[in-house]
Amino acid sequence: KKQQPCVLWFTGLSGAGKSTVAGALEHRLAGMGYHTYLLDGDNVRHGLCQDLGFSAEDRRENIRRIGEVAKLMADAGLIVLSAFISPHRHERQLVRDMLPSGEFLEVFVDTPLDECERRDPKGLYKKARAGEIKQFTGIDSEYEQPLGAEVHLSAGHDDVQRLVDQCVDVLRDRKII
Ligand code: GGZ
Repeated sequence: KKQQPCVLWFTGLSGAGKSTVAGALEHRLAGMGYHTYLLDGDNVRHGLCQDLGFSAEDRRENIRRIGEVAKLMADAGLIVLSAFISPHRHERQLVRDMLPSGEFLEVFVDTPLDECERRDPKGLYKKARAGEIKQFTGIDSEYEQPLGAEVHLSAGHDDVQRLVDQCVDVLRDRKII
């Protein structure tokens, strides 16, 4: 099936739903016959980036490597979905600038901090509040919200399939699919 390569760059807090929405979108696109690849913490932070932690410098290098890999995969013709906090505007801009114009679509998974903290699926916020994890995004490490994201998902309450619909609409509008 005909598709334009692109990188869907999901950004948002821990627990915002980035991997969940990106995974559900990938499943939807695959079911429609498109070729995709999902990059997320499970397949990247345990491999390509296993030497990196969560200092500002390591996060910058994490995002740089993921950007380069996403670019290679887009060169191969795929619709790439990446799901990392990517807390800094500057680094997201660097990845945007690596790609031909129109191939980088920023997806802001906008879930308020209090809702992420309420979900706390891995108990990490609790640990961060207790000082057991340092430099935790949203607690003692900054998250810079996107200003011009191509897709803005209000992910604090909407159900996942509705958010996937919203992404699919944007992909159609932009003639990616
Ligand atoms: C933020 C952390 C931290 C700190 C461990 N800050 O909810 P999760 O568990 O599965 O997702 C978070 C993940 C963030 O990794 P990324 O590669 O997406 O981050 S970045 O883009 O900033 O490089 C969380 C876990 O790793 N985690 N320590 N200090 N998240």
